[in-house]
Amino acid sequence: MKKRHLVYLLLAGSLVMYSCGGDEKPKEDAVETKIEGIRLSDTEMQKASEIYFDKCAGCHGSSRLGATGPHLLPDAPEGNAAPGTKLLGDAGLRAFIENGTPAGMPEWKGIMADEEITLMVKFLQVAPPVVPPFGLKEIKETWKVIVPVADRPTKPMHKRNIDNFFGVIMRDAGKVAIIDGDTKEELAVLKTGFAVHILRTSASGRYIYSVGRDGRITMIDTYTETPTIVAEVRGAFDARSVDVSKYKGYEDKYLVFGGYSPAHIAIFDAQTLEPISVTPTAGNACDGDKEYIKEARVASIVASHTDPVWICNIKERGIVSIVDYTDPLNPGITEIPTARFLHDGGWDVTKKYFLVAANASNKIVVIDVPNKKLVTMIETGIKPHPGRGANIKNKLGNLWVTSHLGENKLSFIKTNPGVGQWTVVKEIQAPGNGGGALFVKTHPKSKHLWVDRTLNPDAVLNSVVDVFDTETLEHKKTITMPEGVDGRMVHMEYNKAGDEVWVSVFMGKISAILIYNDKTLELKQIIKGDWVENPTGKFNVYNTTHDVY
Ligand code: DHE
Repeated sequence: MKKRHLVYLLLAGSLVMYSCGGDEKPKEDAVETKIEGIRLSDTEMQKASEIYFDKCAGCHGSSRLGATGPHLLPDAPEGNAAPGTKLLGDAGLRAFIENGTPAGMPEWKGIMADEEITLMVKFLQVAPPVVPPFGLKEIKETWKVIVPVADRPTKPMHKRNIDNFFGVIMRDAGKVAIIDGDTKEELAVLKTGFAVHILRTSASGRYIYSVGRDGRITMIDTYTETPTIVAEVRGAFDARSVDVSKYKGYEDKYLVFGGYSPAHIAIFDAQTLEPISVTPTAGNACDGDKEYIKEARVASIVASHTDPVWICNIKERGIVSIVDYTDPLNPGITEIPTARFLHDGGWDVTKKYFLVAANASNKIVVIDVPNKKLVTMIETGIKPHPGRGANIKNKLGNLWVTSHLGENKLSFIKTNPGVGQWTVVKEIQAPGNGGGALFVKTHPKSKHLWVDRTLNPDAVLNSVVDVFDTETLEHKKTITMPEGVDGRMVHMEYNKAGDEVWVSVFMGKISAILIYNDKTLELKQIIKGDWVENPTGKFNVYNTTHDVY
């Protein structure tokens, strides 16, 4: 029998098995993967790949080469301090998966079923599946215009206030709900693909784009009577970020997409999602020519308001790429070496400086976007995780805030010129021990700063959010989970007026969206029902379009 390699990939939301290098079609359960006594049937391999993509690839890399988390290869790559998974063996791997680590890996016991953990223990000791090419040609084959531009309305077909619409991700259902923020009515629940990660809005606010862990981009039109999907395309097998061109004259013209696997930057027509160009992101790491990184995933992306550029953060390389989209076929890319591993970030209040977490270096990197240069790198704490951060103003100056995954700390970086600019001028803690915070949020009209503790291992702490006074930076209230819902609290988003905060409840038995009055900090409304399934990110159209945070 000829040797063949099995490749398992997420396609259109489901796992598909490829067979390369052989002449036989794979048959369900016909072949066993056997490495040093560990056997996985085709079905097991498929199931394990699915779990891996869903729960592990984000930190350990699509090809298990490691990123924020260590590599998960059977034998350690040369020079890599982390042991091979074969050396850890069944007991070692099980202990890590079940209990997590102080470095920030969550405990999966209770989230993954016992048989799933057993399967992952086996899967991690065999060689990872190979990722086949997925370039412009393959992307084009997935492109679908559902409603051509000529058939779309030229003005809204309803009298609702689109600026205050919320797009809400229903992660595990692979859906996005569009909710009218004024009336709290659910306007549409749209099938957008496997585990949508973030939403971004077009420069005009008309379109909402989603990107999922299956690399699928879905374009939603809010002008139609009820929000409708008008185009979709797959940019990679796995992805986390997307944004649009926002510079004057380029509004709603181009869309940029960051691939995790394959790792590339792809540019699309923002009206139709027709693919325009693909630029691989592999290259040398930020510390010179010491290491060539093939799986250089694209983490956060943000569109500049002052220049025709996107900022794309190349995670494993620690490179901030400033992508000029005036010639989208041949985008001009300025690479700025910074620190590893770049993850999430947002604008300072002037929208001239972009601040991004280099989470493996415990730093926040500051980029001067109009001048395309590194300003500084600021040590803040263990694994900064700001989301897009939060901009507040008080007697200390204009401050941009980050929370931390690895410790209980909120760091306030002064962003305005003068003594202390680009330094941490204040650090505070939330009640209770440990980190696990994922997001902070405020609004220019609010006097409050909100922070979650979603990944804290303590069930009490991961089900609350804390609110601080932006003037005094004193803790004001711990908001606990109301009765009738169950899970962890995650991600806050303000309405357009800045007087309401929406929080998701996910990873529990009863999902919900909680709406709080930002002045009184009292619960106003709970949105729940069959259609509310593990909600994660919520994106207000106005705030997302204008980067209000
Ligand atoms: Fe996220 C933002 C990647 C886990 C919810 N997440 C981001 C961004 C990146 C990223 C690169 C920044 C996008 C941008 O601004 O352009 N996230 C990853 C991972 O690689 C990781 C660690 C593991 C994974 O496999 O995905 C991961 N993220 C999570 C979660 O577990 C969360 C809580 C729920 C989920 O979706 O599984 C989660 N991430 C979010 C949300 C945002 C986000 C809601 C957008 C925040 C915002 O306000 O912009």
